[in-house]
Parts: sequence; structure tokens; C-alpha cells
Amino acid sequence: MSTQTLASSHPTKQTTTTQRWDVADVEALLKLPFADLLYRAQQIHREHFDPNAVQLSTLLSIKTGGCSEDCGYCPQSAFHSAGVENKKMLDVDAVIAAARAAQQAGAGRFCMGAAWREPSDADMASVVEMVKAVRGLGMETCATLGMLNDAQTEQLRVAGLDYYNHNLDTTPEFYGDIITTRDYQDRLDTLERVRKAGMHICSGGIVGMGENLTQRAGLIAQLANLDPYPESVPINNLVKVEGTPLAQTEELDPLDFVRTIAVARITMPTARVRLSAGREKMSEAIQALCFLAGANSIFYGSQLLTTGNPDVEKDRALLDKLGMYPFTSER
Ligand code: SAM
Ligand code: DTB
Ligand code: SF4
Repeated sequence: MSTQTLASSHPTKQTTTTQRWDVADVEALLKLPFADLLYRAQQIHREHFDPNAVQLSTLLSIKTGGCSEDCGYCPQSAFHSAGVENKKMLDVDAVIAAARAAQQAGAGRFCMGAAWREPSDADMASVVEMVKAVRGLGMETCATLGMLNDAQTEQLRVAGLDYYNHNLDTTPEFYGDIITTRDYQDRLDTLERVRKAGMHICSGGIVGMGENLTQRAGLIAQLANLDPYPESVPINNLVKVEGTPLAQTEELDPLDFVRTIAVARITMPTARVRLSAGREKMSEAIQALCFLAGANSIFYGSQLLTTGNPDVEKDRALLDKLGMYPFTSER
């Protein structure tokens, strides 16, 4: 498979795009004997990264609940009854205080999430202040606000946003089973805007939503075929929340989660692959296998958006046990 190297807007890093991945090729990787798969992923990981360094991102929900989209996995959708309280947007001072605390705890990146289909102009004015302030602390900034138009994308770039998180979530073939209120193409359009504006893309998906192996391969192929592929790739294991349509979904075999991480690493060699939602229920052994498979980023802090995550002490102890350490800023 031939590779081509593109200079990214990032001053210290290059993003490598690889020739298109067929879903069948990705599926074949997912089916490799486990040891062969992890060996391949680990080799590629070591070619591009210090395998013991992990990037730490802390999430904050800046606007919680009452979202007008019907994403079947999400406790914040107004279509479901997951008991999430609909709150107004946090004020800038509260966000700065949370970012400062995250920084003191060792996080390098701060990601601000909002339960919006898309931000309004009034929302944007506050978000711009938040991004500027968090950047002023010296942290990498990330936001996930839903779909963006050109003007909003430009506002975020000017404010100094480093990463925009917008997940493809699943393969196009399974997407309609999970979300009906916006199209796959809407997501691709937002990613394209972010890319054109020169910001880094954080885009991944959720596994364990009842997708089959081909559909899981389809998600990875979609991400890997973005040109260039995302700098940051969060792989979420579905957090099943009572009151959401996916609450009773059958549990994904944890080793299949590890396989997904390995295949993300192989197909997107220079991306930060994030072992994302779902860690609270994951054993330390499975998390260690994920790191061995090429994961080199985690959400850090006891809260994701509305659900829990391992607390800082627990994660520090795990990283210590594995001889791993935080990766400092890529900016
Ligand atoms: N509203 C914006 C959007 O959807 O683009 C941003 C926030 S939304 C909560 C960000 C991402 O969180 C979703 O795209 C999805 O991948 C992830 N997510 C939401 N609920 C989840 C769950 N229960 N388990 C795993 N990931 C989840
Ligand atoms: C991502 O890929 N996962 C994060 C972040 N990007 C925004 C969100 C996970 C949410 C899990 C459910 C919740 O806490 O509400
Ligand atoms: Fe809204 Fe985002 Fe949740 Fe979908 S994932 S319901 S867009 S907050």
C-alpha cells in the first residue's frame, strides 16, 4: 500500500494519508489472529510514537441536556428519558476554573462539549471567550458543538481552537438505525469546513451499538479514508444509559474493542487514537491491551459529559503500574 506524506498546518507534525482502505481490507485486519494483529499495531505505533506516553484530555459539558437530535446512544437527547437535567450554558468563569483544575491535575487538552445540533450566534460569542481563555492557560483546546457553518468555523479558528471534535459515530450503512435527525453527509461537511479552516480534526465513533463486524470495519475505513485522516481518533465503547434506545444493547466482547483500537492504529498510523468512553466498566487488563494495541490518549477526569469516567487517582495509578506517563502538548 503506497503512502504519501502531506505537510499539515501543524508546525511540528506531518499527517500521512494512505491509499484508500477498502472495508474488506479493514475487516480482514479485524479478523487477524489476536497476537498477529497486536504485533502489527504495536510495530506501527512504535514507528511513530513513544509507546509509553499518553495524551490526557479532560472533558467539560458546557451545555448539558435538551438536545434536539435523536442520537440513539445519547442521554442528552430530548427524544429520550435518561433523566439528564437540561441546564443553561456554563459561564466563562466556571469553564476557566474547570480548565485550570484539569491542568493542575495533569491534563494537556481541554475539550468543551455542548448538547447542540449546532451552535447559535449568541452561543458562539460565549464559546469564543471560553476558547481564548483556556488557550491563555497554555492548554490545547478542543470543542464539540455539533454542526458548524463557515462563519462559525472561522470564529473558532480565530479564537485559537486547536481541535474540533465531530464524530462520524458509525458506518454510513448503520447510521440510519441510530440517528434520523441529521445525515452522514452533514457530518462530513462539518469536518471538511474544519479541515479547510486549518484546525485539527478529532473524529471517531462508537462501537458496541449492535453493529456487525463489517459495519465496524466500515467506520474505521470511513475515518481512515478522510484525506488526510483525523489527527485525533476517539474510539468510544457505548456507555449504556437507561432511558436511551440503546440501553439494552448486547455488550461488545472487550477483546473486539481492543481489536478495533489496533485496526485504528494500523490504518491511521500518526493519529492520536483515544481509548475514550466506556473505561469505567473496563478492566485494567483490557485498558493495558488497548495501550499495547496503539491507544495513546484517554479522557482524564472523573466525568465524561453526563456519565462517569475513572477518577484521576485511579488513572494515575494505572499509568504508573504500566510505566506510562502523560504526553506534553503537541502545539
Ligand atoms: N452535540 C454534539 C455532537 O453530537 O456533535 C457534541 C456532543 S456529543 C455528546 C459528542 C459525541 O459523544 C457523540 O458524537 C458520540 O460519539 C459521543 N457519545 C454520546 N453519548 C455516548 C454514549 N452513551 N456512549 C459513548 N459515546 C457517546
Ligand atoms: C468523544 O468521542 N467522546 C466524548 C467526547 N468525544 C465529546 C463524549 C462521550 C460521552 C459519553 C456519554 C456522556 O457522558 O454523556
Ligand atoms: Fe445531541 Fe450530540 Fe447527544 Fe446527538 S450526541 S443527542 S447531537 S448531544
